[in-house]
Amino acid sequence: MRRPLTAIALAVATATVLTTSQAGAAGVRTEGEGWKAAEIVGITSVSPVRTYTVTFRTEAIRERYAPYLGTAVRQLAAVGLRLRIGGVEPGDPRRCGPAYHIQFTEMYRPTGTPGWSQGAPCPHQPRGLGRGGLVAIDSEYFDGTYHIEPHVLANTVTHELLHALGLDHPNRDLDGDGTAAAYECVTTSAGVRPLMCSPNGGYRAAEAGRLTPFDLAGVEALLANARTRGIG
Ligand SMILES: [Ca+2]
Ligand SMILES: [Zn+2]
Repeated sequence: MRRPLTAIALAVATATVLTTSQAGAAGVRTEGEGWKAAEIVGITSVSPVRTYTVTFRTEAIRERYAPYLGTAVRQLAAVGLRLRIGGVEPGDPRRCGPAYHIQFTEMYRPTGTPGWSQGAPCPHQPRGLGRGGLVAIDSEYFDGTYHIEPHVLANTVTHELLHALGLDHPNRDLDGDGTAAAYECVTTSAGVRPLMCSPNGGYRAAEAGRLTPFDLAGVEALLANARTRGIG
């Protein structure tokens, strides 16, 4: 789930120009099997040397969401992305925070759609290098007005984190009907969709919240793009 933040969406009109120049950069990959970079908002890499820090708007939000992120942190470290869980940091959920911070907050229907959460990278960074972003989880999951299965919640929290890092939805028109529909994503032989599939994907039950091999390949590609372009 599911879309760029509103302010970020407004910037999409200018993204086309950036996309053209970035696609021309030798060796930069912006999509692959089950993953896609957030190229529409100008992000094609993540830093292989800087440390990204997840912060939370309040202590209650930290206590609620930090436990969901431990597995992702370990998986990301294993492929060379430095991400740490930080503390409480006040902020405006409509503006990007300090460099290399990913700010978590909770909002009522951040996209306007019941049950949808939102995550986005700070758009249009120099040379396409992601410098963190914003995540707003829908407060309806916790106020009793929107039922969300525990595994979907776990997957949603990680999904939004990966949006903020710079991954987009990898949905594709696999059946050739002209539309990349909801849930229309490649799957593993076991039937697992990418965590980044829209509106959600990933594992069920105990492995919920884990990145799938598709998502990890996407993060590795974003890291490789930074190295290819000599940026960090
Ligand atoms: Ca289709
Ligand atoms: Zn999404």
